[in-house]
Amino acid sequence: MPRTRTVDPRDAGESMAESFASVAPTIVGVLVVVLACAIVIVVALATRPSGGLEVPKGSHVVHIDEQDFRIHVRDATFPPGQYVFVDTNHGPSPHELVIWKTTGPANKLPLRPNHRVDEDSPTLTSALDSGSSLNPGETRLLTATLDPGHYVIVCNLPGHYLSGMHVDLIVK
Ligand SMILES: [Cu+2]
Repeated sequence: MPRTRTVDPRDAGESMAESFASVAPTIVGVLVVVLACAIVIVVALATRPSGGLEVPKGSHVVHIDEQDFRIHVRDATFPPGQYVFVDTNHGPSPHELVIWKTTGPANKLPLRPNHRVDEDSPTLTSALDSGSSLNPGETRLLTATLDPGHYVIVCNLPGHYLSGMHVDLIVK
């Protein structure tokens, strides 16, 4: 026996409701996925330390700003301890970051004939080295443990030290 349907003015509305009912689970599913992604992104951003690296517990965080041709650090004196230096190159040239412990002032470091600081000098004890240079706009997190003494922060790319990229630092 064929199925019969009553003709009803609400018929069209009912079929719309039916079709919505059939896609509703899909819409809910998509919304749940979108919401879950949003939560993951928010949590990731909220817990992300600058530079995308972990800052070890108990470390002092110090920002260093480099530019052509200057190094700026917030303070000149710091307590001994573990440090995370958040080094940002504001450009426009690449810059590196080196910290030596040394008794001499930052503007009187031993030089090689090519006017770069003599990194092999026995008067310099390496405390930190960025290794490669930072590109303009790059921020890098660099860790060091500083015991009491006098330190110098330098960019030793060709010509940069003599152009003024050196800072004294006292740890006490
Ligand atoms: Cu430089």
